[in-house]
Amino acid sequence: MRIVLVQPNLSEPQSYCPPLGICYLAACLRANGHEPVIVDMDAENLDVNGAMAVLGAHSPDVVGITSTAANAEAARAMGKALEGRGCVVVHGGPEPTVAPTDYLYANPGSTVLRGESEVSFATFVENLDNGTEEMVPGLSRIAGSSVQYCALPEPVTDIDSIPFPARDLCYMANYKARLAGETATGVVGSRSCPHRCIYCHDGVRSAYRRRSAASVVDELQSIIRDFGISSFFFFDCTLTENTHWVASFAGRLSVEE
Ligand code: B12
Ligand code: SF4
Repeated sequence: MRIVLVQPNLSEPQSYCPPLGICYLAACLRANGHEPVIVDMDAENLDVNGAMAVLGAHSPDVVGITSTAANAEAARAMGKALEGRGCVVVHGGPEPTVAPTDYLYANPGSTVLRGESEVSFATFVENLDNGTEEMVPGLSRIAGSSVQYCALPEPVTDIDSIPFPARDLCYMANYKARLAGETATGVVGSRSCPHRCIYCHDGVRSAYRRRSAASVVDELQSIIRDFGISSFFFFDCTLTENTHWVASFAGRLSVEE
């Protein structure tokens, strides 16, 4: 299957760090033998026409589009542009997770996969490959005059088992994050949040899970080795809340230095 994952452009370009959500999906697809491509419209400064030209060169069977509230309109515009092009369009990410029908009504032929989708997206692609249209966890789609919903996927409990995000599929030189003048990049050491603030996406999305300190340090080392970047932002909701984890991470860092 030819799979392209797209980060739509933002009204104000950011090109801050690679889109880690789709980098994680790409890493899992790769582990299953696929060769996905990432198109970051924000970082590559592409409008819909520009992105369609890039996508055309890959003739994708499946296009996965990530979005937050900030680029929801642009995601739906990409979905519209892809209508009738012979590919399956899948919306996912924080905003489609909470507002799937906004996407399904705008792009009626598309599918929404809600929640953390490393496993469900890989299964969805596998089903397509096998010619079946089975529901997978988190899937929403229009069927006749109604919307079908499948319950959210069970979160992966051992998140150390998820491969490191496929940053190598992004043009790393395009990203502008800096720390004290040094090129920096983002890393995620945990999923969700132990608190449950009802207004917050992270408070309601899934169980709180942490990676081991060893896995996080391994990822930092791989980024230093592969991209020469040695300054990091942690994108966790509550990185320092668990003091035991922080002590174990600091200990591991000092051993590896
Ligand atoms: C880091 C971060 C940023 C960074 C972006 C870094 C970058 N990559 O360029 C900065 C500071 C720039 C930023 C900006 C903004 N952010 Co922000 N950010 C985050 C944060 C803390 C981490 C994102 C991340 O990497 N998560 C880890 C990955 C693995 O999770 P994920 O992206 O959700 O991806 C998983 C699923 O969503 C799904 N998935 C994702 N994409 C796709 C695509 C397909 C096809 C499928 C099937 C599935 C799928 O599978 C992925 C793997 O499990 C999250 C909160 C959080 N903890 O997630 C908020 C969060 C994403 N941000 C949020 C917001 C609101 C914004 C802004 C709009 C703020 C503003 N007012 O300007 C902007 C918009 C930026 C944008 N690109 O759209 C909200 C989004 C809520 C919503 N309903 O859309 C969040 C959830 C925070 C919150 N709790 O409210 N952000
Ligand atoms: S990330 Fe912040 S606002 Fe969201 S649930 Fe956690 S503590 Fe509450």
